[in-house]
Amino acid sequence: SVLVGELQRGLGKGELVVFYQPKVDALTGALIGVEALVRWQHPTRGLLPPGRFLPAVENTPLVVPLTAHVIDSALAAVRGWRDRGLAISVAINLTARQVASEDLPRQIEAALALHGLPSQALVVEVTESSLMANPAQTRTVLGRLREMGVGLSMDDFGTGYSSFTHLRDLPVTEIKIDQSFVAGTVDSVRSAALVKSIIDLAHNLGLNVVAEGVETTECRSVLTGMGCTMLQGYLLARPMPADQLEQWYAAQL
Ligand code: G
Ligand code: G
Ligand code: NA
Repeated sequence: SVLVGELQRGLGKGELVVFYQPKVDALTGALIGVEALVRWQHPTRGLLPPGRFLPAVENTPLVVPLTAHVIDSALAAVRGWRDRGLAISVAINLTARQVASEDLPRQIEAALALHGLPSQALVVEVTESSLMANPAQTRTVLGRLREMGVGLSMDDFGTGYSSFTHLRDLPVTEIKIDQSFVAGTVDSVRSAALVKSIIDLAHNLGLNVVAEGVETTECRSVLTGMGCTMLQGYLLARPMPADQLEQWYAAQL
């Protein structure tokens, strides 16, 4: 398609940029890690969010160099932050096709080595729906990544199919509570009960639990009171370019 050709050109010209959104400790506010979120700095159409171009490429071969670019950018950023004393991790998002790629663990291992980073510096976020396409192969790939020491986060938890089956069968280290549940915690007793149950479930399994889409102080205090370990959302910080993170961090102290 036109879009794929244009994206290929943009990738070559360095127009695909990665923004980073903080994940903070719910109790102390400490910065624990960031999530890498790709954007396209388009020459005429402005900054495009991933929803505007990822769907068109995720089932084309172009997704391979695009992912490699996101991984390389994210690891280079974390390398820089760590060199300057910020001991944080970075999470990358992967599409269904990517998590079923047998080559992914080797690719990630090489990228970590290139940047001189321990595998603990990286978290892979996968959505429940991305696990449906090729379950057996996906299990193998994610198992291998986990053996290497890479963190494994279940994104948009509760919105897909077989959430419990995934928790049983995959070596998950973190659950991310979907924004749609989080937004309701303040004024819906049902949403609050669901969120509390997800938090308890995570604790019972010894997993980190991140609430995404935290936009208000009320929401933050409800989640913290429920024992949520990590928060992410516009209340804490919007996704930002790598070079703004340290400034944001300094302003929190
Ligand atoms: O960046 P934004 O906040 O608009 O993200 C929208 C969606 O795009 C999110 O669900 C996120 O998981 C996804 N996304 C962002 N960056 C990447 C990426 O580099 N790879 C993949 N596969 N998905 C991404
Ligand atoms: O599905 P995933 O968790 O990867 O989605 C991240 C998406 O959510 C990105 O589009 C990001 O910009 C967006 N996002 C992050 N924090 C907030 C928030 O507090 N409110 C809203 N509405 N969107 C958010
Ligand atoms: Na995500």
